[in-house]
Amino acid sequence: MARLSPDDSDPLSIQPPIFETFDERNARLALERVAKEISDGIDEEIEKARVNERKGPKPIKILLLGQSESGKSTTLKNFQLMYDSKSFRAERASWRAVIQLNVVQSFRSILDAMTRVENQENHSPISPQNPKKAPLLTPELLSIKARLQPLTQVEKNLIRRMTTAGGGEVEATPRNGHGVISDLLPSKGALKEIAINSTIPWKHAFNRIIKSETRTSFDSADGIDWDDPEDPWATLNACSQDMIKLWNDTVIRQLLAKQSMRSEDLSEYFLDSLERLTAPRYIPTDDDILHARLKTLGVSEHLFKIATSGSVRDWKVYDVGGHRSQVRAAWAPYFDDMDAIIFLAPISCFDQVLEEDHKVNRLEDSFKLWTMIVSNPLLKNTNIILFLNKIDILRTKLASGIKLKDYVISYGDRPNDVDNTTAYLKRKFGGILQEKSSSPRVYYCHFTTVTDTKSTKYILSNLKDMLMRQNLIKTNLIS
Ligand SMILES: Nc1nc2c(ncn2[C@@H]2O[C@H](COP(=O)(O)OP(=O)(O)OP(=O)(O)O)[C@@H](O)[C@H]2O)c(=O)[nH]1
Ligand SMILES: [Mg+2]
Repeated sequence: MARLSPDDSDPLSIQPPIFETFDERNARLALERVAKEISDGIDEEIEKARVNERKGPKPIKILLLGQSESGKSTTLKNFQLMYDSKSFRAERASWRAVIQLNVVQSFRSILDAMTRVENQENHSPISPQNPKKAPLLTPELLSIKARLQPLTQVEKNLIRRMTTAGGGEVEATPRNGHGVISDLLPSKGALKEIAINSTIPWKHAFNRIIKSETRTSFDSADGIDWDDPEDPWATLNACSQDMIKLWNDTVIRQLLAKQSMRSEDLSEYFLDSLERLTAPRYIPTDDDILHARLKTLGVSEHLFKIATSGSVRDWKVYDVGGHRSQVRAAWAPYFDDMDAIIFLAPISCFDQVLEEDHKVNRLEDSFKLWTMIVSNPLLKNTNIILFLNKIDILRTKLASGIKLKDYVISYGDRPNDVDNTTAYLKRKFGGILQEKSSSPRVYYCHFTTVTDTKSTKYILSNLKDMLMRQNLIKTNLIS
């Protein structure tokens, strides 16, 4: 019979007797094996608990969804500004090249629009009933156009530099514009849009075109090589006055409106700030970075450490590429285990079509995506928060006389103002949620302009409090 040693402090330790039979020996060994398994199991549990304690509680996870150019990456930038401003500002130097490209590409669109008018005028037949009219573009506008030709080279150089520096992570993808339904679609030719593969932190890709090795602080222009002969600032600066004149010319504005070129296609925010953007030592501001356009490819994960009531929690925010070629099957693996989805629907684009399919209205596409998300059974326990975004653009659009009822027939004769149109669209999205939701849900809906940090900060911080509270209830820390 096995005996426990009275001296041994380990109760599971078994001392062999001096004499034992074969059966006794087997029984003792079996008992020792069981005792060891139990002891190992306990050690493993203790180690697991230790690791978990070190890791802290599970991170809170948020997924940003919506069609391309709905404002997902801009919402992520707001998260960065609020909870990781150091890394947001560390990217300042890299955003400079993106903004320069946004500017020259807007001018490419304007110059293309002028060329189309010239071609039309040169080719329209002249007859006694249709006499030759004075050309729309004055000699002065034409000579400005000629002087702005170097911008084409700047565009090419910037794309080449970014794609080379990005080492395969940065791509130049074709851009077709959003056009306008049943209207003359601007033929933008080979306009390319820079896209970043989100599996890497993008600033690392661009670090190779900035002086990262000489960077000393993260909240300044350090990293911008002011003596870099390849930096296009000199050409931009030389073209500055012509660019300003062209953008502010009434004939050009009419021409752009006639060709249905919208502020979204033209980075209007940057065109209104040309004097500042083309200055010799231009450094992007926070607002500039929020307005810069860089298309996302794939899915990227961003970690934030957020402090609330004395403790620090990990938050993971996932940003996805919304372009149809990227999505939407790629989103599904991320549905599992999300605490919340922020769904962005840019309601200003009710008069636009998808860049990737000119037969599909962008608002209609948002309704479809929203239906797909709220009805997905994998998401039945996930909070879904709707951002009806780009309210600033909606306001300008409605004020310019563009009517919602021309694109959303059911809107009927309701007043074409911001209050009524937003309330109507909020009801439409809410109706879909009520009808199609995979589980009973609270309808969280916000009118947003995510390029406005102040209002977005308020919304995101309320959202953070709500999720934190829910998470505590879930983990039974409070009831
Ligand atoms: N005026 C205005 N511009 C906005 C707003 N939200 C986003 N934008 C701009 O719209 C452009 C596209 O925004 P992104 O955040 O890159 O869009 P996205 O959803 O990440 O697009 P993909 O990466 O292609 O899926 C950027 O230039 C933004 O600055 C808004 O509320 N108002
Ligand atoms: Mg994006």
